[in-house]
Amino acid sequence: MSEFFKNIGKIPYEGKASTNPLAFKYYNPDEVIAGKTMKEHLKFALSWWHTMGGDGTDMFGCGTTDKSWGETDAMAKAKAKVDCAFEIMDKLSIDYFCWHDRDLSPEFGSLAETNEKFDEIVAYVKEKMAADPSKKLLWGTAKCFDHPRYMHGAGTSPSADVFAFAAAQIKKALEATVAMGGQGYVFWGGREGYETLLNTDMGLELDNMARLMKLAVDYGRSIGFTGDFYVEPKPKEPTKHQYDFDSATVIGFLNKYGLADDFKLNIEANHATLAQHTFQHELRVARVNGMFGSIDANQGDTLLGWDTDQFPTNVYEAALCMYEVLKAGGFTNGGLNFDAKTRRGSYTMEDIFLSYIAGMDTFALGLRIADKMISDGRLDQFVADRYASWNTGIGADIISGKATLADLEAYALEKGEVTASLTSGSQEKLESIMNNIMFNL
Ligand code: XLS
Ligand code: CA
Ligand code: CA
Repeated sequence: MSEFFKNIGKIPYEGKASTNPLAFKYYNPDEVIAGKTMKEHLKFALSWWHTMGGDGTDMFGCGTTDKSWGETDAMAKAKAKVDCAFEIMDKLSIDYFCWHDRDLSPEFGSLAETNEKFDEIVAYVKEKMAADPSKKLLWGTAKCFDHPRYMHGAGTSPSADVFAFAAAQIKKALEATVAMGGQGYVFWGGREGYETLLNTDMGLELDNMARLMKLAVDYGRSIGFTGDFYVEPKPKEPTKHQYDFDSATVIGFLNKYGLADDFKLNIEANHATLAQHTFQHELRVARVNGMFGSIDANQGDTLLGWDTDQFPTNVYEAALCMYEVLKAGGFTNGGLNFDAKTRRGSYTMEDIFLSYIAGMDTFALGLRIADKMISDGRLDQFVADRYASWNTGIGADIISGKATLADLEAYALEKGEVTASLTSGSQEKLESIMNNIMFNL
């Protein structure tokens, strides 16, 4: 196989003084931080759809870059994508990848033919993985939102036939995930929602969405899938209202339908902001509910109300994200998938590498800062002190369940007014400590 990106070699770590754009300044894969290498902490993944397929097409214009990888035949192109993806991962020291079934190979005339061609590409990916065992599948998923048959949703379609087609697609995608040794399988419900309640049976749609997930869990476990199923929350786009609105909504759904033991969340930064939350909020909700799983690392634009899927370059956000990841005990089956695309104007092949370097260095900085936030201790100590009234006295009695409502009334009457345990929230002081930690690296 010939080298595709001949002008770009393996990206080295050169440290923060380097001005070489094709070098890492902060991501040093084998450097140990808090007991693990940066590579083990960060588990970066390449997204097949954006990197191998996204050509810059938007609602106002055609593609600006050629992602045919020098081929015209659909299967030759699918194989070239595999070759190029492995070259990109190798040169960027990225160990994981993520795909939708149709990113690997497209739909053909019938489902049987589509499956046959898909199997051929899956076998080809497996060959490449056997040749380089450092490359692993982070998660797979089925693209149940692209084809016109999914216009009203997949699991939530009013048509039982469409549900059956989605189930067939998911079955095959699960088989491919298992075949590649993947430790994650994602449900992202882009069209699982509604445009108007005038034509929608919401109760049935939610029950059916859970039915499809349960069928997937039962089948996945029966063929040896031991990893995590994920739901990826997103409040809207392409559908006006999506059922998987945000972390809290999804956790309620998973608990209601008895799916919480098999599922965790895959949290995307840009989806968090679309739901009017911070990225950290979504991660914290997942963490405190024991549902933190994986991350789609990207960022939106504060001035735009849609999913721009930009490569993450906001160090502050990355630091708060990595703080949550460290506090969750790090990734197990999950990782950091760059669900991100180069801007339409960043159309050169070199831009792919420059964008990944920017994203990886941003999260490397995020990890370094998060580790310092914890070892510095001032922020955590402040929170511990702020809640100290729960450790003794009336607070401890409430937590242990000893205090009744009448006891609390008697306590309040005797005290007359709240005094000692009410202290300043000190937000500005804490933000200033955060700046101090960030700029003292
Ligand atoms: C789209 C989603 C999608 C999922 C996988 O907004 O981010 O790409 O990550 O289906
Ligand atoms: Ca995503
Ligand atoms: Ca997105």
